[in-house]
Amino acid sequence: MSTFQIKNLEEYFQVYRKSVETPELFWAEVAEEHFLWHKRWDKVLSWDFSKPEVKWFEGAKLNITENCLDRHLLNRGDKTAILFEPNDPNEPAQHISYRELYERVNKFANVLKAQGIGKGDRVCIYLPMIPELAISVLACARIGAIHSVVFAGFSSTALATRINDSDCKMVITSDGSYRGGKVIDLKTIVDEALEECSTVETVLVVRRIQAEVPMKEGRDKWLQPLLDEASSECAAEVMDAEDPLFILYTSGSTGRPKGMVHTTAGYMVYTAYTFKNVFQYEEDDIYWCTADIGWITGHSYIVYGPLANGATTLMFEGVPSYPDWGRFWQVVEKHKVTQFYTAPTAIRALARQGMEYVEKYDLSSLKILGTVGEPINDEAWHWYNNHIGKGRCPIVDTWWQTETGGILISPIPFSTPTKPTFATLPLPGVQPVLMDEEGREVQGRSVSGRLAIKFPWPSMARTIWGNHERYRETYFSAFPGKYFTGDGALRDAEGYYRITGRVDDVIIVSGHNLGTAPIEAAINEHPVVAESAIVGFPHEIKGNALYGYVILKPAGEELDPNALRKEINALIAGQIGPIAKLDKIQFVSGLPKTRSGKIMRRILRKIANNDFENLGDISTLLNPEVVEEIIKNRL
Ligand code: 7RM
Repeated sequence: MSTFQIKNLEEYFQVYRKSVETPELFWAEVAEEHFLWHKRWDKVLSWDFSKPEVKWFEGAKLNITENCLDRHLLNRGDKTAILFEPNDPNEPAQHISYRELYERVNKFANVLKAQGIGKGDRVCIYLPMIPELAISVLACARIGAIHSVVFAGFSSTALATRINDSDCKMVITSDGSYRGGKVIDLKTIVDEALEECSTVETVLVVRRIQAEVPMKEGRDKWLQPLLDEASSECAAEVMDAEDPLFILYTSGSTGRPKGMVHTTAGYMVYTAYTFKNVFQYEEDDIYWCTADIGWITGHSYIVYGPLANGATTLMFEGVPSYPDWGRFWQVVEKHKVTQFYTAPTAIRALARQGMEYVEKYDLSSLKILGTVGEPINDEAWHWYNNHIGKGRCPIVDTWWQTETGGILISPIPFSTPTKPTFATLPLPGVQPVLMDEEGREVQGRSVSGRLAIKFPWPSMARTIWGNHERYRETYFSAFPGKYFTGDGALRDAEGYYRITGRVDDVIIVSGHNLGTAPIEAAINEHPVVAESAIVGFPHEIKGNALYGYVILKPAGEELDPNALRKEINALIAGQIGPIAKLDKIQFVSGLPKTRSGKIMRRILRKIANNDFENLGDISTLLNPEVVEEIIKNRL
């Protein structure tokens, strides 16, 4: 039996037991056998969830890119590392071998150094899904710079907030991007953002769309000429196990986005181990995760996890609907994809398009299907299973978070029997618990509660950049001594977990986590808006859509409501991004509030969900009369 790969259910239970009874021994064995270390660790784990402080593989020295690149050169130099499929199906795909990727990462790393970037500096990467995105991520890791990738669909305001929060010294962007039939002018967005940022010294610009873009003298530089001058050998910076590898922002229920900090050794070991097991990757497989590298799924399961395993990872620049809704299946056929990993929101959208788009293509190469990002509903699960997997591909419903770094709850395909809408069992090393409202652990089977994790796992985020107290408060204060996920879950009679959704004010729209607070802040900037509250309601494709309740100032009551709705959505698109636009906007005279002035979102949520027969006790509200009005005028 190999420590690294679980092959059947019996092995899973055996390995799981070992990982709980002797976690340090278990993770030391995984780490020992499968990675390249400059120096072995002195201590596998030290932890204290009350501080909170977690350290894995303390004392070890390594560079993650040597594990993702250098060590594959001998046996896999000519194997495709990154298979790039462009937005336009007529543009040829690129097969970037491990050797070529190694050289391109090294050149890029030398460019970063020549531009004054060193260990510990923060580099913001704002790029579309082109090879340079993965290459720049790895180039940062090569020299020990901390990357902060910002999804290229975010607005200039959102970008500026993230650049400033971690004082980035450099931004890497492109002259533009292709997304479906659209061309997006990324460089202008960066220029706008940088008007608010004083720490950025250099902007490296990748050519993608051959657009004329303004280049600011002394600050902006085309990447290619710099690469042409650079050497293709760059010694890897030797990093400590707990040195930060990257920051990735995730929105919370209140306040500014949180810069989750992930460190080097634990993250590497855990993402590599879970990639191998959850996708049962074999040497000639072609693995495709449709996420953007701007999200944690892309970091862990397009870049680091696959490359640490010497896998071929497909990177897709486009969208599922361009040139038509057959695009995903056409790519599966073209590249003989074996593992396909996407989000429920995409599955629901694809299922609506009719079978002709699916039936046109040969999907027989597929072995395993994956889903991530939100609870998958029964209907979508069965459609995916029947029509894409043809009933023969296990579906791995993978539950995890930006904060967890890697997948925590998921079936092991061909070992764990799957069950529709259930993420099933914890992966080795993961100890989930369900908690009740009083903070007690809910024991036994066929129970539900709030999902917490009671023991550290190697890839957990270590802090929030610049705000350790917020990290403690957000994740370790609800249930002292445990990590609180913010999700609700149930455990069935077999011990399988089903994640039911967020229990806080984060709403997941099309798989994107949106905090209500920043959206409300954007709406409130409108000159005639007095106050607002956002809730989610179920949406056939997006999973959830946003419903806004808005109180207008007197001046607003004279204006055309539809024109106002457009202006409000334009504000949101500008400050957060189009993804956060509201589907419904109801103008109200007041919002239901507690006596301490807190908006009772619970009531608004019920009304938006058409579930207002039983609102519970509203007599303690400051203004119960407003509830009736809101119900009467609901959209
Ligand atoms: C990987 C990712 C995290 C939140 C998480 C959940 C929800 C993710 C599933 C899921 C049910 C799943 N990171 N979530 N996966 N809910 N089943 N398989 O999505 O930070 O962007 O989001 O997403 O609510 O807390 S994330």
